[in-house]
Amino acid sequence: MTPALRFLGLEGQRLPLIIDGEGEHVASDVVAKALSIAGSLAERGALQGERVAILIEPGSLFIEALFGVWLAGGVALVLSPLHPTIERKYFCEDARVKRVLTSAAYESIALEQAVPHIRADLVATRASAFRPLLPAKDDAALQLYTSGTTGKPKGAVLSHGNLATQQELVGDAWAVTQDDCLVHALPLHHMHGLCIAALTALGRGASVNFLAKFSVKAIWESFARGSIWMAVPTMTHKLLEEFAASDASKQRRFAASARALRLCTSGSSALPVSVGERWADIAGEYPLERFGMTEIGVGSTNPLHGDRRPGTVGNPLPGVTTRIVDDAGNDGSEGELWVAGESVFLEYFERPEANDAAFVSHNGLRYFRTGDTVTKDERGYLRILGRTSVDILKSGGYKLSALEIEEVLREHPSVSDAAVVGLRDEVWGERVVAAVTLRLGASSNTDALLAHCKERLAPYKCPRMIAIMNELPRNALGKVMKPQLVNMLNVRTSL
Ligand code: MCA
Ligand code: AMP
Repeated sequence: MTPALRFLGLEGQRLPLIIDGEGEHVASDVVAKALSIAGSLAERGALQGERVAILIEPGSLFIEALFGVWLAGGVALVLSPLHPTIERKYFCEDARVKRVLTSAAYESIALEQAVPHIRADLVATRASAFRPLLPAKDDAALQLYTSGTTGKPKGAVLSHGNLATQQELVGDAWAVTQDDCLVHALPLHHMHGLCIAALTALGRGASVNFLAKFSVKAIWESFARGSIWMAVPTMTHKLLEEFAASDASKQRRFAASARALRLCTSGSSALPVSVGERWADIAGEYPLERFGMTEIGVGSTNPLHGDRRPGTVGNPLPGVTTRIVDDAGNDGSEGELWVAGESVFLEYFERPEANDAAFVSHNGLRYFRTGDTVTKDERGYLRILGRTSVDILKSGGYKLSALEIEEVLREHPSVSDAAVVGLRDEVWGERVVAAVTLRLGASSNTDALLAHCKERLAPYKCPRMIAIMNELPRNALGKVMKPQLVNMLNVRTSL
């Protein structure tokens, strides 16, 4: 059953579905408002796959807009205020967005989009006057932008069937029910916050408590009325820092509410075992670590009950078929993880070359090459060893393309060349660091280069340090040797 159909099944129910800054929203109201937004979008007929952007803060209105787009036959594209206008414009142009659904809070930034906007909160169509369009399994539902090894971010297109499979598999694996309450502080423009967290909960009629922003204090406090918490490792690290800085009575209160949670999950990047153990000391249980990707949702998970193995991401979900493929293209014990199954996305939007590189047919299955190097233990638990490309970084749980950041640096008139790498970092997983060389006679400083990046890239993509160098370390073919550069920059940052 697609997420849209499950959502309509909540019609008429008075259970609290969403908690946000405005209070509690019962399911029947959320569904009615989604229908009203759908009615307004489809005034002149079904959207037939039109991409509609959503630029709305986390909360009830966001969910109403998302389902409103789906019930009108559209494809949702989530924009974030974290992106500078130039990036949001790129997403809208790439996806040929014609309308942006927005809120009172974000209307002023929606105005910068050069695309007509609709205030979702002001839509007045009567819900009962609209007959929802029920999407088919293979219809596109979501276009999520993800950074890759080729230039600009690509739109990964997920179908309603992909999302339905995810809702089912993840909901079952973690036994999510209507009695759950998910504490939600993840960004909604990515797979983790939008699908793995929010849609999994909503698919079971569980309530979602959307926190306005990531605030360690608010999160510790909100555990008292939650049952599930999903985090990236940086969040766990920051929560532990706050815990350590709190007085004894607060610590007792925080620990009691964390222990009352029935499930804490971790994903998006590797959870350092020491961080997981410190969490377990306080919350009573090691976080359930799982592996996921924008293109596939959750691929593997440690068990809800039973042996959670620190440093691993557990077994593939039922229905997810995996191969571990070595450099020679053979199945091996260590190599690239390939994934097939109903949750694997449809395609990268209008990127035939990227699609050719991403998918491989084998024994009648269509495998997606994850770009992650993995190994498997005797009980089939997967362990992520790293990425197959040095140009893909993970910082704070965000996937970043070194090439995209390098391209932006090269656009600066003083820069002749740039190389971006990730330096290991306890809190962020990797810290983005750039090395640049300047054009002959040009002068610039790191502040100017950083300001240039900030105008063009989301804050989490901007380098934390820029080193101006006389030359970049290159091999005989002139290619920048990134491992050497990492060593050189590690020495510089430790000085
Ligand atoms: C911010 N800062 C950083 C970084 N980001 N420093 C180093 N590296 C970074 N990446 C600095 C800021 O400059 C600022 O410094 C300080 O940290 C606080 O910044 P702020 O923006 O307020 O950070 P935050 O709100 O504390 O954000 C941390 C965060 C956020 C909540 C962990 O990064 C986040 O929401 N990450 C989640 C990403 C995510 O959802 N990924 C899922 C992708 P100063 O104080 O000096 O100014 S989907 C996926 O991966 C798959 C599907 C999967 O498996 O889940
Ligand atoms: P994204 O493209 O943002 O969806 O990021 C997907 C990538 O995040 C995967 O290909 C992995 O490299 C990484 N990832 C997700 N979960 C984990 C995990 N539990 N441990 C290590 N890496 C992870």
